[in-house]
Amino acid sequence: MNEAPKPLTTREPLLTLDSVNASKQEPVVRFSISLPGKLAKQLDQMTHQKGYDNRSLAVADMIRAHLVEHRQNFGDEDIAGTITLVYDHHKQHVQATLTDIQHDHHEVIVSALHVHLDHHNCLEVLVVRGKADLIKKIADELIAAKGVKHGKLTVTTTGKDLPT
Ligand code: NI
Repeated sequence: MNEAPKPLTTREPLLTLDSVNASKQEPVVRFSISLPGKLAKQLDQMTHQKGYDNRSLAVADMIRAHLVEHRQNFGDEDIAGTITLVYDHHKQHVQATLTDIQHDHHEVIVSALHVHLDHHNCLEVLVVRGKADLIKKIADELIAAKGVKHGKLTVTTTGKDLPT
């Protein structure tokens, strides 16, 4: 296509602001990456299959997803998420145990949804928001409670400091 890429030197900035877009609200940064041909082809296939208008939008979403995943590893990072639990409410103490844990952390659990799936099984979805460490601890405690058949913490972002 174009001329061969110049080797990076310390003087050369890795990322350059696009002067055309710099005047708009969010400056756009352009940089080139090198990928094996087959990988690039599959990226383009996925971009198309998922309905993205272009490769940049698909890659930006992938970066955001990884940032969200990465940040949850920092214990004092504010995160949001859901804890999903399935349990048999006939099992002794399970409901009381889960309720006790939730009341202990009422400042972090901002909402709870309970669905009676059938005669035995309950599905509970808790919306949580707070420090990553604490949320993981609460999720572990709930999921490990005796009588819980399945549980899962899904972490997302509070939306702050994550540009679109
Ligand atoms: Ni129920």
